[in-house]
Amino acid sequence: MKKSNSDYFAEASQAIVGGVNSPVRAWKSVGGNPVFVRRAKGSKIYDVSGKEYIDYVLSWGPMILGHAHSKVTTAVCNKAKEGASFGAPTHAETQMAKLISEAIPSMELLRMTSSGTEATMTAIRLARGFTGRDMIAKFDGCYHGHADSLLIKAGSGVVTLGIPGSPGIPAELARLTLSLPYNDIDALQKATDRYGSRLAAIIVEPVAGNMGVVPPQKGFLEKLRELTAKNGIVLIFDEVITGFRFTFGGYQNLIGIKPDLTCLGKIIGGGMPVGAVGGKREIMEKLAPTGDVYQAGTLSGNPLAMCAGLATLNIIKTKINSFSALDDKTNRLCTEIKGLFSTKGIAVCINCVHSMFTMFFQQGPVYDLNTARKSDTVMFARFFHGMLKNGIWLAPSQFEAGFLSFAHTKKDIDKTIDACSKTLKNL
Ligand code: KE4
Repeated sequence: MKKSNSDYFAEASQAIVGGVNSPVRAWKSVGGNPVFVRRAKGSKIYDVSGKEYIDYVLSWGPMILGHAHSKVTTAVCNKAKEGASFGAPTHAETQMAKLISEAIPSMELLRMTSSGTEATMTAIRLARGFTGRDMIAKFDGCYHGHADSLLIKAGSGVVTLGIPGSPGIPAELARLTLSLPYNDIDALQKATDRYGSRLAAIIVEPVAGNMGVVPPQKGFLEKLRELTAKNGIVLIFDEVITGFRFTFGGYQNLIGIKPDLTCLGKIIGGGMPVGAVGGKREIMEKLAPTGDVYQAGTLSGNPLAMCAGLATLNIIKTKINSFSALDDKTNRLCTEIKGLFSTKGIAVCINCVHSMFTMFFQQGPVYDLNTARKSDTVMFARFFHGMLKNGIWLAPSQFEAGFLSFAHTKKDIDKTIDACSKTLKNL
């Protein structure tokens, strides 16, 4: 007899914590059992029963080319025949580092990792080693992976699951992390006035995606760059989501702000496990083996991941002039959905930045974690399930970002708008 989704989940829950290998996949905040996926292609994803959905999660951002892009799949399959991992340098890693530096000039020297968490964890340790200082600062609702020092007032699954701050992090360590309200220039000024000489780094998502999408307000990132430079604080842009999402490069390319270090992940791996940290040569050279700040990884720069990443970035490089069409598709989707909600008289605030968006179930505006938290998560959950029933797969949390890919067609957008109209009828 064919196994149902519930069968898959029950079986998984016996062997894996909560049946999932990452908490946001458990659908805790929207209720119900997570749907198990069999395969995906382009903008579509298929569950174990074969049902098709238009995918706006895209593996939480990486699949900007769409799922199973033929050139990426072929490259990985061919590479796999030559061996999966050697634990020795390969030329593909050099090609990857050079391509990323070409796209993001502030990343003069790089280190590849196997996840975004490792990239940000390395950046923090590097900043502490380079400056000799212990304190760091981040922003409420930003999520930089699950390294101890960064799980303070974090976004993504931490805010989704309402975890006050993860147990297991020593108070002595948590005390070294300041968390400030995002977009609050006064709070930033006060913090650097008071702690400027003790802060090793300030890390920021230049466009926040982990409290839902929250763009930087005018002057926020400029002030951050000014105050970190003035106080000798290492400015880290966490571009794990935004890297190669808006252009062949980082968000930093679009706004002309050069951080000292940048963290990447997601898209640069083309769906394979990858992260990267890179920046000013004088800082990066502090990393072992040229320096004494230690960091390592068995599968860092893994040949298959490099192959998937290189194939993906080289395709993105040919699409520089297609990003405006991708943004237009996203804008149209958000505008039409906003119109449907207005007609229905349901409050929704949609933050849309290029090809990432979040529908906050509230009047808005949403410009930081406190305002994001005013959203009606019960209504969000009902909308989520209604859209799922109508063949649209959204992020299973009010505090996450939705994404479009180059594979999403006009027809997909039309179908999504139609699904939204049907869903609102029953909301
Ligand atoms: P990973 O360790 O999950 O590869 O990257 C951590 C990370 C770092 N920085 C930013 C801005 C991120 O968004 C992330 C990871 N994002 C979450 C979802 N918003 C990944 C999904 C998950 O946790 O399962």
